Amino acid sequence: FLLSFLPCGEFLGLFQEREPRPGVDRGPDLIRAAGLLNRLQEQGSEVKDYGNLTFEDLEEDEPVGGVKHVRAVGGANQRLSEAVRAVKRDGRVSVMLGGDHSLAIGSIHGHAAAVGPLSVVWVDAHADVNTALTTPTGNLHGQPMSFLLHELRSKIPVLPNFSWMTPCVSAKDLVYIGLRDLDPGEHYIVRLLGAKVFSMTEVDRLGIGRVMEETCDHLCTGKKPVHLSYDVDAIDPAVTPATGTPVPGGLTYREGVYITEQLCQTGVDMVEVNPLRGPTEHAIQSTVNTAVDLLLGCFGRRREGNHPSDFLLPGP
Ligand code: 6HN
Ligand code: MN
Ligand code: MN
Ligand code: MN
Repeated sequence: FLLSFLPCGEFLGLFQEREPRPGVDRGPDLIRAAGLLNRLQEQGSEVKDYGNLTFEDLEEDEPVGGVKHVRAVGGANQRLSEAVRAVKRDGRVSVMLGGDHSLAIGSIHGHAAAVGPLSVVWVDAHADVNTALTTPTGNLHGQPMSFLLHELRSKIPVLPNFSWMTPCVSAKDLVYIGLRDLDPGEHYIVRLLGAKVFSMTEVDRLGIGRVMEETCDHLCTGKKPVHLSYDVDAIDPAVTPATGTPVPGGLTYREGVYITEQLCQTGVDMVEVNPLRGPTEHAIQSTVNTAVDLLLGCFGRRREGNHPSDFLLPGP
C-alpha cells in the first residue's frame, strides 16, 4: 500500500495500491517519467518534488459494513493530509498524483486545513459521493466527496482510522464537470444538496466555453481558493483508456485541457492513471501524456504559445 509524491513550486504527488485493481500506485512515477517536472520548469514554475508517500500494508483490514480497506485508506489519508498541509505552509500550490480518487480526502482536507474554506471543481465521469451506506461496490474511491461535505456529516458512520477527519467543503462551493455514471444514491445526494453539475449533457448543450464561464460565476472566482480534483476517467476512454473505471462518452482532450486553462487553482489532484488497465503501450502512453498535458495547463501552458516575461528579442 503506498502513496507517493510530488508537490512543487507547484506540487505534491502520491500513489496507492488497491486490491481489486492493482497498478494505480504506478501513476505518479509514470507521470514523472513522462517529464512533468522538467516541462513545468521549462514553462517557468519553480518545482519541488516531495517524493512518494509510502503506506504500509495492513494485515488486519477486514471490510467494515462492506467497505473495503477502510483502515489503510483512513490512515493513508491522514498522512497525506499532513503532507499537503506542509506543502501549503511552504507557500506552494500542491499537486497530488494518484493513486486512486480516495486520496482526494486527505488532499482536500490538508489544503483546507492550511488555507480555510475552499471551492472544489471535481472533474470526473463519476460523482464519488456514495456514503459508506449507499456504496454498491464498497470501494472508497467512489466515496471521497461524502466524507468532505459538511452537509453529509450526519450520514457518515464512524469508521476506523477516520476519526481525524472532519468535513471541510460546502455543497454550494462544489462544481462537478464531466459526470455520466452516477449510482442512484449519488444522484439523489447531488440533487438534495444542490451541488452545481455540468454533466456531459450540459457540456453537449452549452459547450465547454459556457460551462467554464458558469463555473467561474458560480464560484465567484477569487472568493475562495480553488481545489481542482481531476480524475483522468473524465476524459473519453479513447484518449485515456488506462484507468480503472472507464466510461464511454467523455470529455475530448481539448475540452479537458480547456478546463485547466480557465481555472486558477491552489491545489490539484491528478488521479486514477493505471498502467495495468491499459490494453497496449500506446494506450498507457496516451493516458499518461494526457495527464501531463492537463497538469501543464494548470500551470500556465497556453495552446496559443507562451514566452518568458523577460524574453528579449535578439537584434542583428
Ligand atoms: N472513480 N460509483 C462507483 C462506486 O464504486 O461507487 C464507481 C466509482 C468510480 C470512482 O474512479 O471515479
Ligand atoms: Mn473519481
Ligand atoms: Mn471516475
Ligand atoms: Mn478508480
